[in-house]
Amino acid sequence: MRNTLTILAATIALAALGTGASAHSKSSTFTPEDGATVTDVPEITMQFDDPMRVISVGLTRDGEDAALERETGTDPVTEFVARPAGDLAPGAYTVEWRGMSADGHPMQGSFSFTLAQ
Ligand SMILES: [Cu+2]
Repeated sequence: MRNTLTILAATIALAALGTGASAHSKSSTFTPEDGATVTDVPEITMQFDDPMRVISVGLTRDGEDAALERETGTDPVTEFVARPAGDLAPGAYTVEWRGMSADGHPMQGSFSFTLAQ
């Protein structure tokens, strides 16, 4: 499974200058899994190896916005939970998020899954 956790490009230059000594979250696990085909999406979870303050998260279906309700607030967490608002239609979904890592680095990532009939 490819790791879609990435650090924003603008901060890479800072890290190269040696200012990014402390660690930020380097791995994440998603539910549904990236690339999975599922028949039900009761919730969307993101697990991080270091606490992440998830600032924004969005769900799209075939490029159109789909409503998502956050269960987790904006405190730093190692597990973030959100739920689809209402029933989801079958289709190709993408979750995109932005957050702030424990070391202050802005992070972003995305993952995709297919909801089958
Ligand atoms: Cu960092």
